Amino acid sequence: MSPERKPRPKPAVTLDEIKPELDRLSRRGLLTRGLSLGSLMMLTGCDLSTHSGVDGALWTIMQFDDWVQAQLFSPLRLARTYPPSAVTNPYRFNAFYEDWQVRETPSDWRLELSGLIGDKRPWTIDQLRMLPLETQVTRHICIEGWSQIGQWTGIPLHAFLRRIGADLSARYVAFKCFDDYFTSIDMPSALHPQTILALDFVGQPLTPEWGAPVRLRIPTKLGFKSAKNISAIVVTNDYPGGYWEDQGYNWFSGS
Ligand SMILES: Nc1nc2c(c(=O)[nH]1)N[C@H]1C(S)=C(S)[C@@H](COP(=O)(O)O)O[C@H]1N2
Ligand SMILES: [Mo]
Repeated sequence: MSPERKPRPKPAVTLDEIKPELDRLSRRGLLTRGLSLGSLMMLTGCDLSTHSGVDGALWTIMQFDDWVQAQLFSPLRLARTYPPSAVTNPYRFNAFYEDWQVRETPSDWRLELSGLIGDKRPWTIDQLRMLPLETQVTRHICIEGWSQIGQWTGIPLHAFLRRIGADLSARYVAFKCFDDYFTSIDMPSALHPQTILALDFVGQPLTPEWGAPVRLRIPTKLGFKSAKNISAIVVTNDYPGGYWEDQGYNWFSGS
């Protein structure tokens, strides 16, 4: 698919609105590598809330390298939230396989921990549910060009990482799933306040197709980062890649 043939997406913010950010980046010498203001505006300002904008915008974003995206990602910038009434119904299923191939949670399921973590004892779902939970209503944006709003309740990942004594200076947090999916995120994104280990969808425990018993929910990134059916969390400095990332999807994939 050629990016040039895609319609140019309509910016959701004006250049004036992101000018302070651009000034800050250029002061720090980060606006190098021949990036134009126009292309940066597309990166930061694409209106990803409409379906029409998504496709072209994503192809643009994928042309930027992870380093530039990591500079633009602010751990303090929050994804937009919505009222519970905005939740999309029916809510769409998506995976690298058909829905009839969805795996049930193994009866001996535990959340396994490995890598740069102080306390690697595995967690049962009941133990996870004892931790303080937060609810978010946010938009899930798939790289295929569709999006939907969901309501998830779960444990903020930053709180969980602290609780298990993870090395917060490590570079990556990786997620292994029992459907053989896997993905990984950078530590600043893992510590973002809206990045949660979700247990419930619209007040009910997750069902297998939507990620039971625990899924990642990270509204500041594209949908393929929100790992469902998690079986293990790994904290590491070795680049872990991911199922789609290893096939060429941009690794950072901020949205
Ligand atoms: N374990 C697992 N997680 C996954 C996937 C998958 O195939 N397996 N697909 C990803 C993609 S591409 C998307 S868009 C979302 C879909 O989430 P949903 O079924 O809740 O809409 O899950 C993501 N997480
Ligand atoms: Mo996706």
